[in-house]
Amino acid sequence: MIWNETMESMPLEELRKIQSIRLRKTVERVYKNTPFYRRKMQEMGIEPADINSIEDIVKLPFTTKQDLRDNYPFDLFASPMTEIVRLHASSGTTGRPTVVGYSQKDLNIWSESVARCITAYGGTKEDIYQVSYGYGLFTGGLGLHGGVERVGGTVIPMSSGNTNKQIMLMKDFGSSVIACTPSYALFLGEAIKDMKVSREELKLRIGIFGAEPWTENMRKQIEELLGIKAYDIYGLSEIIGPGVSYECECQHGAHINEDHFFPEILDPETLKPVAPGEQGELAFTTITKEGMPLLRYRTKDLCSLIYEKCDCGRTFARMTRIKGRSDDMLIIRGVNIFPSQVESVILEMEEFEPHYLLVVNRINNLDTLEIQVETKPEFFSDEINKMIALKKKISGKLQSVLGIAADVRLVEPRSLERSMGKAVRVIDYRKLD
Ligand code: DLL
Repeated sequence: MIWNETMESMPLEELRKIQSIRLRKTVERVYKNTPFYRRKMQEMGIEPADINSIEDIVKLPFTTKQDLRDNYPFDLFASPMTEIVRLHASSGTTGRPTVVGYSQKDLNIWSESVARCITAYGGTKEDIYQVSYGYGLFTGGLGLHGGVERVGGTVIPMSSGNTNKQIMLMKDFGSSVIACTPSYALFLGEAIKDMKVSREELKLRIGIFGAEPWTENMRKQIEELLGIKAYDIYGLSEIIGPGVSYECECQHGAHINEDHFFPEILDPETLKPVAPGEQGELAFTTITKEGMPLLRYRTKDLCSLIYEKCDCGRTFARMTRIKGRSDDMLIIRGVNIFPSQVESVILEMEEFEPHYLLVVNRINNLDTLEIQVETKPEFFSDEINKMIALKKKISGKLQSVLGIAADVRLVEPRSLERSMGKAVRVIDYRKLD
């Protein structure tokens, strides 16, 4: 099923024409209303008239998270405050939050974007949707909420946390769709087991998971644990929130709502576009937003784009799973490490739970990497020899994937702190220096 067949399966030639018109309008808008962009464009010696087609996008300036912080709170808005009907913000680990403002039209675009996602997952107006992303400044809760209402389904605005209540209502209200982070889905699955709620008592059939990187293996684990079909949803608050892209039934990459958010993949070093299909940093230009349009926003997310037509009939380009962020990449003893590499090793081994923590430190000028991994109860043993053998097994696999030796610590089942929102996978003490 397709929510907006005309747009989602539009012939590419037509789509490019629409994108060109919309880009030009957006550039005119920010040049006129946003001093930040006017200044940047003037510095580069370009004017709105230089932007005639979507290919001209490469002439435009980039935008970074730092630019949002520097213009805190409202200086990147291209609409007067009287037109802004909603604010969201991401907390950020350091310093000022990044703030985004939406006009009513932006909210409509957002809810349609999420409605397209939900429909692609097979969700309908008959379904009951438990939205367990956080409500509030975070875009997850209200973003999914708007999409469900647009589809005409029944929304339960649960927000995150309070796991027992989540499960009680899931059972009593007959939730058929759950939307939360993939790590919380695993947590919920465990808790459902603990509460001795049987699968037959639940009506769950679809999961809408995103807001953090996850893997194919994790998908399998969640699907088995919850007895559902799990779909990826991607987005970021700066661009709109969840609903920038979504998987279809083919589950081969996530279709980008390209009539609103134009994607590019850049070489993170040179900032030049890479060849089609190559991996690099994802950047988006919003081409319909009014409140806070952004030009070539550098997401820091690493992935590649698939331009071939999909079997589902949609023509929108697909992005592959996020391999990591160019800024959460760890450099340990000169080696580039992604937490997702550790995850892939753990999920391939039956002895471990998909919960882990990387602790990075610097001792006597030498980087250290400790990887804490949770052992499944049936493999956790008092016999020291067994545990040593298990540790050796996983250490060897990790070393061959990461390229460096890590100090592995096998920890007891359920001992790593669970997150109600985005999982914390890395503690890097070196940053505190
Ligand atoms: O996480 C929006 C969202 C809410 C997406 C609910 C999906 C579901 P931010 O807090 O601004 O927005 O964080 C955006 O999270 O740049 C990615 O690094 C990461 N991210 C989001 N979705 C995915 C995903 C929301 N499906 C940042 N896979 C992005 C991998 C994801 N990473």
